[in-house]
Amino acid sequence: MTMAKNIFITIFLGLFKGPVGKYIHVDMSQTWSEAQSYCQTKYSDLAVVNSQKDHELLVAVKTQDLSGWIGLHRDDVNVSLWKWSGEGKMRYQNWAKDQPNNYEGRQNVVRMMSSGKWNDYPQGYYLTFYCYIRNNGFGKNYLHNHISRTF
Ligand SMILES: [Ca+2]
Repeated sequence: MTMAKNIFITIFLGLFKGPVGKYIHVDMSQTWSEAQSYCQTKYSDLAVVNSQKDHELLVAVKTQDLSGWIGLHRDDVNVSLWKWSGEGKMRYQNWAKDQPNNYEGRQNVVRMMSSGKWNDYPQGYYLTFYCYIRNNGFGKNYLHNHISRTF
């Protein structure tokens, strides 16, 4: 493939901002790390939220008490940097008032509160959690294959 085609595809995919996937609430109390392993085994990963649209899809999977782990965590080295499990840097945020506060310096992962707002939290608490199935049906893979064939 020529460089021009690669550049075109990169730009095109950069403009594609669809939902990241389908969300699932798992009604089982686990630590953040246990929840992460569970989601990676059964689905794609702990829930990733990259946009307001993603947030709306996520909160739609439950009718009340939205409390649960999502996939956001602090970087191991730079603790002021937030990352998604299995994905990149935080692009969308939905923190509760006065959060993240890193209370006692031990809050390295993120709990969505019953209101749907985020709070940094200690990873050892047992909470239910949200997984997601990465959107490959009409996401990057679909477009990449489709564009490749077009050329
Ligand atoms: Ca906090």
